[in-house]
Amino acid sequence: MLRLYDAPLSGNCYKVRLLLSHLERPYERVDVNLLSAESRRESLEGRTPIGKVPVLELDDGRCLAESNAILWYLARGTPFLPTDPFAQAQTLQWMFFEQNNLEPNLAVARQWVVILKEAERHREALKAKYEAGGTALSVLDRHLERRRFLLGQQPSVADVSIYAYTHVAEEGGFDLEPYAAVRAWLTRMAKRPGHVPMEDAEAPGPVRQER
Ligand SMILES: N[C@@H](CCC(=O)N[C@@H](CS)C(=O)NCC(=O)O)C(=O)O
Repeated sequence: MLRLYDAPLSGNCYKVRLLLSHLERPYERVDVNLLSAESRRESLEGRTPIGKVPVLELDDGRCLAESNAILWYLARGTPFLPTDPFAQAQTLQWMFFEQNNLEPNLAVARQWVVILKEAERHREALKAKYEAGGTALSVLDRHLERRRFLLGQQPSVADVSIYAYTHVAEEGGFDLEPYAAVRAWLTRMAKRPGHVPMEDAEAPGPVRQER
């Protein structure tokens, strides 16, 4: 069975849980304690050169890191990855946009504000995150104004990838009110069959362990 080295509050891990749920793939879930460097090292030792979650371990023991690489691997041969080469490249275009423009702003702001509770300490840096993240959200909003999903009528792994941190952006202090198309898309995504919320620890399928 697939095994996911996971952290419940991580959007990068949630992307993988969300896609696994859409694909109805059973998996074992191993919670990695991100607040302890030693426990994280022990859990991930030999499984990833990068030292971060998520990590997906396959049945044969091979391991894959980087959330979007994992999404790509899992989505091959499913409706979440188009077969047309140009549409595949557009999927990658949005997944790179997610890692370059959204995640470093939305995820980091949320980490400072909600997880580490250090908003005051990062006050100046947060302003820069809100500005750069706001620019990225505007790009996304303009794109979604005339589309149901990022590539058109059906959601792809790019939607799953971008949904993860965008739907919790307000936890980090972003205001999604100005981005009507983004908000409508978030609602559409959450209504898809197979959708699971980020903190649904009891979602059907996975077997859970702590490490
Ligand atoms: N680009 C990576 C980022 C992975 C990442 O930053 N993981 C975080 C949790 S969201 C982590 O393991 N942090 C522990 C650390 O940085 O020490 C991905 O998309 O998977």
